[in-house]
Amino acid sequence: MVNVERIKKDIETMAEFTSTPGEGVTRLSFSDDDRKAREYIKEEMNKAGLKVYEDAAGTVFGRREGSKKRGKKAIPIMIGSHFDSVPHGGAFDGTAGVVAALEIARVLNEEGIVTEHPVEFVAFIEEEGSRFGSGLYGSRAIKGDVSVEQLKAAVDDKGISMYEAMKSFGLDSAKIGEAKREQGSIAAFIELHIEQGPILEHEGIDIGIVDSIVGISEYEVEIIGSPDHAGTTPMDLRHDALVEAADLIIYVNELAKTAGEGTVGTVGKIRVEPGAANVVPGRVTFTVDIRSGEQETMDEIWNKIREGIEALKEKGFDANYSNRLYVLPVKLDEDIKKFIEDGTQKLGYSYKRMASGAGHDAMVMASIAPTAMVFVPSKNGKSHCPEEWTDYEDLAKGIEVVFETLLSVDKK
Ligand code: HGY
Ligand code: MN
Ligand code: MN
Repeated sequence: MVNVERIKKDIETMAEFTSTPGEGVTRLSFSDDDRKAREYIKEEMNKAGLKVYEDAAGTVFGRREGSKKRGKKAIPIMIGSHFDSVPHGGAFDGTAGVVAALEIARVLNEEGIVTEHPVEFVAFIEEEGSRFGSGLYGSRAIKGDVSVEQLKAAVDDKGISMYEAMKSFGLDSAKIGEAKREQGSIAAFIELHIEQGPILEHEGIDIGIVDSIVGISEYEVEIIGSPDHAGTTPMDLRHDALVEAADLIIYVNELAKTAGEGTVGTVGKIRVEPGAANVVPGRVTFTVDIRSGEQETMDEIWNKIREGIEALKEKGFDANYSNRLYVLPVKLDEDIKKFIEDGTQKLGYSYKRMASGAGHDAMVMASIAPTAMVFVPSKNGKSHCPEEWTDYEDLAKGIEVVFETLLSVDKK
């Protein structure tokens, strides 16, 4: 069955592919660390006898043929997650789901199981959006939602577009449209992921069965005031872009708190220009990330923030904003959730149904295939930081549950 030593080695090996060794995992798409990680994934897929390929977005697939070559069982069941990270992130976010895929491929071989459906084990690119802004690129490309124009408009902090970065990485970014999979061409998508919150650990529960994933709307806001001498410019004659940004940042926080029901609002990235202690900030750019289980709550909050931004123009500022990501709240597939529940009971593990406050490729895949997620506990609920941790025995339990779920979905 699932081999804890093997998954430990996978996680520890993948954690070495980081540009910030000793300070968490930083693995940005189409970087050297990406290349080392994808080579490792491909090597393990090859060892497991999978047919390895990349789609036009650079997402890595390992395909294992099934016994059925025609009819509705000839379409693949997909299992996996993403292998990029946030800056100074942890070793388990995304990678745990990719390791689950590798381990399930190995166990199918060891148990001599031939599924009826083909199975595609997948490692998505750029789910976090850490390098190019908005995320979920791998799954959105499969949905057919990523265009060449978007790739050219998505630019990293060095001014390199995703389009160029993919080309220099060896991918033909002009063909991004070829990554699209038709509706009905995937039998199911199952993603194992760490919970990234405190609930499972706090309640001593082994498995989370994800009912729904919050919607995410993400914006970039730019406020343009006037850079001035910090010593000679009287306070009433300033157009200090950072002071106005600060008011809006507090406003994001207040609106999310007032909305309640698990709604969250975050300003996680800010750039102040020219960025000198003795210059009144002339330009500030910051991100706004709003999440809610209800679309109208998400939209309401943004509309209020947008009004606040527009009001700055009456005060002599200029302001711009652009949407970077907009994904609706999604409910996951009831049938597969039931299979997960059956598998968990068969294995004798405890479980609870829960919502996901984090976004995942599953929220995009759910629009093109029956989709479900399995959570495993996060130590102290920490994630998106070097302290992120999941005990290997807990991860192994989650992988066993996904394995059982795969067999049930395959027989359905
Ligand atoms: O932002 C998220 O929720 C995910 O980690 N990309
Ligand atoms: Mn993440
Ligand atoms: Mn993730």
